[in-house]
Amino acid sequence: MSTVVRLETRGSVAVVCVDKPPVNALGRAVRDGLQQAFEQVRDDDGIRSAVLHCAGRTFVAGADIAEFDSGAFDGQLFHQTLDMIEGLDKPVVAAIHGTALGGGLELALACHSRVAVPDAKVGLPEVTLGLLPGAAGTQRLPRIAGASLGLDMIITGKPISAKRAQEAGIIDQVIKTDLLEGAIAVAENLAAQDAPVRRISEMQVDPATVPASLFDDARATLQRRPTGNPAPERIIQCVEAAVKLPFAEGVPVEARLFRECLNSRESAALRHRFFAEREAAKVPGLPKDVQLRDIRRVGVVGAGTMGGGIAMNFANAGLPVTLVEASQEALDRGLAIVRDNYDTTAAKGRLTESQVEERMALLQGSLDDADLGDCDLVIEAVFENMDIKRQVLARLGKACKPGAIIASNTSTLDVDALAQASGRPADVLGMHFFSPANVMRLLEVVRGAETAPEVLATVMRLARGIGKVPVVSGVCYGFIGNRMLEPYLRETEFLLMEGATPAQVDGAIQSLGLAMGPCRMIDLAGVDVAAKVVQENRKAGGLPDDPAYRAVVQKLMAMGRHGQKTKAGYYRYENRKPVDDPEVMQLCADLAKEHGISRRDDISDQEIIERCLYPLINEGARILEEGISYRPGDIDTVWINGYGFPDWLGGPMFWADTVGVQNVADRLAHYAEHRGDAHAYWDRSALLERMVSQGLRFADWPFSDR
Ligand code: 3H9
Repeated sequence: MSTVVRLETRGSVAVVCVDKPPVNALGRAVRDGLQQAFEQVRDDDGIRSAVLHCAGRTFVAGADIAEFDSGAFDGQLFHQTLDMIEGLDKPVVAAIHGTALGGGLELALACHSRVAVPDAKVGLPEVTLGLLPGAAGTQRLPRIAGASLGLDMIITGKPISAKRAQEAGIIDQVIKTDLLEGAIAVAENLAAQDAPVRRISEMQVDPATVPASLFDDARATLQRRPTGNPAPERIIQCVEAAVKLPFAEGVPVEARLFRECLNSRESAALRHRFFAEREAAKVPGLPKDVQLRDIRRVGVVGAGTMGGGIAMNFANAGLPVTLVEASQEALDRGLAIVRDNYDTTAAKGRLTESQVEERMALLQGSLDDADLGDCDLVIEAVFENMDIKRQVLARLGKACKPGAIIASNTSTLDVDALAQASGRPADVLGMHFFSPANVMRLLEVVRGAETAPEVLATVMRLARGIGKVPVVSGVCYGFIGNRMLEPYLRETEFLLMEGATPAQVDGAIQSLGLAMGPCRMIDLAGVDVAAKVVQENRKAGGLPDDPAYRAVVQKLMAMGRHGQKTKAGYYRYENRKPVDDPEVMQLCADLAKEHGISRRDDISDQEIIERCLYPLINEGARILEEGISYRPGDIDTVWINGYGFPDWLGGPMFWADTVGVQNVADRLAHYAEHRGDAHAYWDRSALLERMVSQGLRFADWPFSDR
């Protein structure tokens, strides 16, 4: 008898319950349990109908994703179980609460009827893992919901509400009272009718309901927005098969294309991303019973673009926010920008007017630190300057009540120094939001030397609660992301001085799949902002003794070329379109001459990729070696969610395994030899050296003696 799938009888109804926390995933034990339970339903003459439901917080959330890597997944057998369930003459009702996702929805679609609670959701999110539904979901969903909705749900992976699913025929009934009792009543009713059960596999998609250009349009959209994800193009083929072929012929098409996706490197990368994001929220060494602090009101100091965006995160989650500024004018301007952001969202139909008002009402402006006295968490988001931030932290140390958490939104500065300035370092940590703070999912949580465990744990929990992906970083210049950005930008600038154009550098990086090359990225973020970061770093003694280091950004800033906002930076902007500018090329040539850098005309895309990204990986290895980051997956999570690194490459450390750690190390040595290494730019980190000598991959982390 299965320990994770129970069968009880209620009169003539078999109640089959899947009970496999946390999300009832379809691992081996659940699949076997389902097979056994429904064999009993089939063979027991006293059973006239069945209900399938789940214990815990959700209906089945899909296949057990970990099995795809371990090789324990057996799709063939699961198909047979679904066919057996659907083939029964006794009606089977799926009772859905929480989310029926992926294989979970496919299981429900093999049942003869589906009922759900009002807040349930159903979806086929396999595409987010570089997969397509592999248990006949691509064949059954279009048959019941129509080809247009079926294709849309599978290709976007976005779940839909129970209400919408009922309108589409996916769910037969929404049950507002007790779900199990309601489902049992439906099952008894169906059995009493003594009519043949309804099998989705026996239905056909009515060709008249399929828009003539449905599949061409879908392919055209893919072409306009190319992605390395192998699934979308194959999903179109599967849904096309569902429309054109009988079920028995469509299923093998799906099975073949599913296997292609499953075996792809890109799907492995996306699966890595799934687990890495969840793992990142776990902090090693924190006591399990750590008492979290209550966060009921949040304070934000500084109502600039960053502060306003940060405040919106909390208002969106229903938490009241006190927003403090130095002058009424700055406060009014900040609140006006926040309202503007909300109005724009409302104009797109994603918020109602009353929701906008509710959120604005949660924001209380103030010019007085004393108003922060009832806040449980206060985040400073003032200008990125050590002296200014120190003063603010000192003020907050006094203004905040005992037990309140104080956070700095610094992107590069020493959080330990800021913590000392507050006079209460145990209450202090860094919360590095990414711009635009109300949109970007990444949050680097910077753990200071004296940050109290419960302070860290509270902020990690809160971050998940407001929809962020939190990653812990230790204290160092730039934390994880911006520290790794530094060698990337360094090489970008050397390449420009050697003769590459911004379009060439960006083109090479974007050809790999990154959302934006380095020149476009800085033009967007602000050349002035980037140049000031370099200046601050120089002041703090963090830069090499190399006058050519990041010389281009300094020069551009001095010329007033501050990026997109001044219509000129690394590029000139014509109607917001970046074009290479001869003035920049000349400037780079002049700098090369000034610093004795040889000009070349043979810089290849491969060289650009290696020179920009391999030192970045090397820096990532250093970050691991120093304990700044706990795991390679944390670094990948930072780069995917904060810097536009393609998720289907898995992040820089996963990608390093793909191109080979040995190869990365060899090419670093190659550039050290060919470019010279006076400033140790190409020195390989000790960790990388060790990995090479022991044949280790980042995927092998943690290494045995750690
Ligand atoms: C598929 O079904 C293919 C089929 O077509 C093939 C034929 C069968 N597997 O996200 P949370 C773990 S592909 C294994 O923090 P939430 C997760 O790692 C699958 N583990 O909670 C975490 O573990 P831990 C299609 C899974 O409440 C814990 O559960 N399905 C799976 O914020 C809690 O997760 C999907 O893509 C899984 N399928 O969100 C759905 N799901 O505690 C993927 C979760 O050790 N899952 N875990 O860190 C989700 O979207 C969310 O987890 C869900 C809950 C919405 C369910």
